[in-house]
Amino acid sequence: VARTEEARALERARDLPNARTALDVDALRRAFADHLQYSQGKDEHTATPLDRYFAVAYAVRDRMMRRWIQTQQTYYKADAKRVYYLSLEFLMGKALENNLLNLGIYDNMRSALSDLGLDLNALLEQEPDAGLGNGGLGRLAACFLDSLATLSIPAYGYGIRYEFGIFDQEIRNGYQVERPEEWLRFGSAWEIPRGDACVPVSFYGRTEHGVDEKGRLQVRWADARHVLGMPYDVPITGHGNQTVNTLRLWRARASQELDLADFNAGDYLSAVEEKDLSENISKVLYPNDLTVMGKELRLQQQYFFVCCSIHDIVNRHLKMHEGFSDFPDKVAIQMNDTHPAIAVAELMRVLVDEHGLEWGKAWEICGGTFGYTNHTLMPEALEKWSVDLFGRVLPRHLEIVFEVNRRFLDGVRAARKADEPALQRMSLIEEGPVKQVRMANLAVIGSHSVNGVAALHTELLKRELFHDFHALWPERFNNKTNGVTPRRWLLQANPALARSISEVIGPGWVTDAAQLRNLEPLAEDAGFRRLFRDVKRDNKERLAGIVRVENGISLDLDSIFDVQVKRIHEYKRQLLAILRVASEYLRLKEERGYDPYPRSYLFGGKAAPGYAMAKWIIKLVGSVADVVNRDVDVRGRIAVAFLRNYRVSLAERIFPAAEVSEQISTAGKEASGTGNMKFALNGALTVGTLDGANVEIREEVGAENFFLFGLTVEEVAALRKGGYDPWEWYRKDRRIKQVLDALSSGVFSPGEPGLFRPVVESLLNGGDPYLVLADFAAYCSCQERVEQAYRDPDGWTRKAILNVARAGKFSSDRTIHEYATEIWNVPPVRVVE
Ligand code: B1H
Ligand code: IMP
Repeated sequence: VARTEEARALERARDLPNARTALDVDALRRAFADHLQYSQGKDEHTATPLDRYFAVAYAVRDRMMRRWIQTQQTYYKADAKRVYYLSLEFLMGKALENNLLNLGIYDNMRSALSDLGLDLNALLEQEPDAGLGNGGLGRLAACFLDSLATLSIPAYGYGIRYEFGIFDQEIRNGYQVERPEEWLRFGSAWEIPRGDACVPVSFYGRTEHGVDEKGRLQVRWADARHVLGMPYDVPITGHGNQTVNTLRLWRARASQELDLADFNAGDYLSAVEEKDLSENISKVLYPNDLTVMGKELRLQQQYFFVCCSIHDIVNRHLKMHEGFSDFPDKVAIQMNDTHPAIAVAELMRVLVDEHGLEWGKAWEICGGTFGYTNHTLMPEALEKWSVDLFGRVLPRHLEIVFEVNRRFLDGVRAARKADEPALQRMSLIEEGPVKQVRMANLAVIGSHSVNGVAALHTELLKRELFHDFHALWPERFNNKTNGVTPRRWLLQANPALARSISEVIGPGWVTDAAQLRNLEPLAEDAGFRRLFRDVKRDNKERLAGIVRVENGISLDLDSIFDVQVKRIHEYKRQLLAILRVASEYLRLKEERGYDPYPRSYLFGGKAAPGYAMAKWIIKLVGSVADVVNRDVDVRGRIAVAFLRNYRVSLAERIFPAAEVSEQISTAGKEASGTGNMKFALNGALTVGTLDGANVEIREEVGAENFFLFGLTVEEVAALRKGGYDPWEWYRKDRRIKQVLDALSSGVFSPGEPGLFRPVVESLLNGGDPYLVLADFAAYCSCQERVEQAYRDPDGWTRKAILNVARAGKFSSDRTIHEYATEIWNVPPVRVVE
């Protein structure tokens, strides 16, 4: 009753004309002025651009709050089934512009500010990127949150509030230098700390097995060390609806009990030191895309955020439900790769040890609740923890893993569904000199759904990595081809193209990307083609401005903007691209009549700090750039630039300006790729292998609008089987020999002749594991086809428009709709004002 009265009184209090919810220009201007004064404590004399950014951000955040609360109440009232997306990474980028667009107040805010003589664009620049992820996997999670909110799905993201996200990449003398990215230095406008909702997390210690008063077996986790998880909530707006979902990020805080114990013992300083150690858990994102490090702190991070999240999920459920019998009907938990796979053991622990459920029942609930998405076949990314380490950090969970494994193996053996070698491969424990817990197997056994992220990837998963599991449970496996949000990657990043599209087909495509198909006829419209080209040129100019400032290079706006941006990895074959550029340069130098179409080659991406070869590739790109850009003989023909610190906000400038998209991984290695989709959506034509989602992009846009080259998965396998010898290619292909010899002799490293020996070595004597040399000739001739096509501007623009028109499948709205209907069984819940 008191609650209801309070609610009514609060309602009345808010019923006044409201300067914090109104969306008109005057209200926004007033909100900005108020926040500058009351939140930032600044006037026109003292306000910095950052203060003004915060004033705008708070004005926008105010306008999300009512909807946020309304959304959460709606979910409770509907007793809705919720989706929980567990991910160690959320690569969010900036939030302000996205929120302005989603709320439909971008134009009004711009007017409100321009009346004050302020430029919204300049203020948007002030916001730091939230870089809580490495690359594709983390950015996918961010696109998914956008789509979940836009599709009105009751969803929560759960992750870690890293104090330091992905490092800031500097280039010094051509070499990558990592610097900590202090994205929280001035605080974040978007997070709300919830100190009242902390969760205790245990580590280490030992288990005690006993019986309770009713004679039931009982397990206690004794002598554990404790840390607190403190939630920070970030509102996630949907586009064009009232939904505001929650991204809940956990921060590790020292537990008070522990401090107190030490304090009482009189050791104040160690108490504070201890606090420091506990808080290390959420200090920094591991920057190793695709390679696991097996570090204790990483396991702590994984368990920390999983424990907090499962606790939260279970609590929310029990608030409205008696017991767990309908848990899987009300809760779907999706594991973004194996990083949260410990959740399977944790939910078992909570159900069995804390809530007294019988093992079999608890296991059934787990299986009904969890889904697992696999993101890679690369062996170095397969997570395994030594039994020793695992058992030390999480003693109870190791027991649970053993028990799950015992029951699983016994069951399969009894049913004679697999032979002994298959059982060994499927076991949760890898035998050997160092016994290891296989997290992927735990994820598969504990889930009702296992999916890959592109059609080819899923086929390879079934055929190779999870062959035995697929034979056992074929119905468990399914594909969910990745997607990207068209709000950020077209509407926001490429406003001029978005406007042109909306003018001819209406704005419906923003939330229904399939409507982009209505653009197809416009490919034949000369007026639209001109418009499309003008937009591309403006976008090229804007990017060229960044390159001029950052790299001191003036790009020719008439040249082809040919772009490869992604994490630096050997399998992605940046080396293939830069070797061809180097080879082009050598050819220009030696062949007087050679007249290629002018091209600007743009590279960007971070190397894992410990990945030596990736760092050599960065240095090589920079060195080729130096030689090429300085040589007057080739001026106007080729330019090369390595763009430092590739990140979400820079990507938003790059995709709209690109004309050629390099997607040239060795077939079978790239699970999906999502950058490839962002390029196509912005009208760049793909030069690509039959790998990951390239296969489906080509199917959608049409083979004639895609530049295919290279060995297929089958040909790669056959070549390796026959014994691939890179030396053969070196000897028989003059261009390969020429470029590798030039590298070895120091043509691209004046003064340091041996500098790139390690690169040449890895290709020739290291076995060229990613078949760079085997695909080199095909890649070169493919690029000749690109050039020919570009010489026909109308033909090229037609292809580019068709790429945009046919990229609708690659909206993450489509992907999320498939997850919601085929894996989660979660219907939308519409929020009304
Ligand atoms: C992808 C990762 C990844 N797959 C381990 N796997 C990591 C693995 O820090 N770690 O330990 C970090 C990242 N990332 C990428 O996922 C794939 O390579 C892409 O092909 C795919 O598009 C993307 C999203 O599915
Ligand atoms: P939580 O994340 O589940 O703890 O809930 C967050 C929000 O949901 C709260 O701040 C409320 O706005 C709403 N909420 C929580 N409990 C109830 C309820 O019992 N009825 C309606 N709304 C609720």
